Amino acid sequence: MKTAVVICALAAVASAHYTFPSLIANDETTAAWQYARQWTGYQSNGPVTDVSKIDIRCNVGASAKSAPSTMTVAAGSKIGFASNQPISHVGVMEWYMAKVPEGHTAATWDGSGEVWFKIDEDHPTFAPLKWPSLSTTKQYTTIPASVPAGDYLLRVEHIALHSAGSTNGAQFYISCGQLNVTGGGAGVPTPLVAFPGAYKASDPGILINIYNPVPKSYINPGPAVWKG
Ligand SMILES: *[C@@H]1O[C@H](CO)[C@@H](O)[C@H](O)[C@H]1NC(C)=O
Ligand SMILES: [Cu+2]
Repeated sequence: MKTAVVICALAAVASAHYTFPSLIANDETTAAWQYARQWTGYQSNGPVTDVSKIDIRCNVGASAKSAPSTMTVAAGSKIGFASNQPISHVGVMEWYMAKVPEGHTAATWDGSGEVWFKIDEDHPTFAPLKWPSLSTTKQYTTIPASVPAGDYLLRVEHIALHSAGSTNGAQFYISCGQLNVTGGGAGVPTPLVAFPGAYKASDPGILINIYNPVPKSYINPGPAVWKG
């Protein structure tokens, strides 16, 4: 553990880490941990590094936890997360949703099973290698217009890649928000993946040395983005 922390601190622009406590919906940045599930240890800000454990779903302890509130948002609307401080590591942002099954609500469901579809991901640019989310404090995506109305979990992740050259070196900064999506359509989101299950430690976008040689391409981990 100590070794990982030292490597992380050396490679970091800032020494502290970022969390995603605040949903941005209806153009408002909401209170920290009001709509996002506050995970165990959020104050220490340590990343998830083992993609085979349940912590990869919604962060440590958060699959079994509820946020105080569920946000009502229209399908097709802009939504986001505000990080508690600027994103201080290079890496990619990815966004997933999962529809809450009958008999559960966004507050009570644990997000288990092959239920998650990717709605968005960003990509670096090359020569020089640049990562669009670096130093940002607000990150946005759009709820697909054709998702069926209902309760959802929204999963955001930033995958920090500065120490990803060794196995379990990539760092996953994750939050799950609770949504009630209104409007919507009859879309059938696909492909569906499970967390854990969607990623392998050896995926080329997870086990990657971004320094030597500097990559000329990057393959985001996880499924293709559902095009709605
Ligand atoms: C979702 O929002 C709609 C519109 O405000 C409301 O009628 C419905 O009861 C909400 N559903 C849940 C599960 O909260
Ligand atoms: Cu760090």
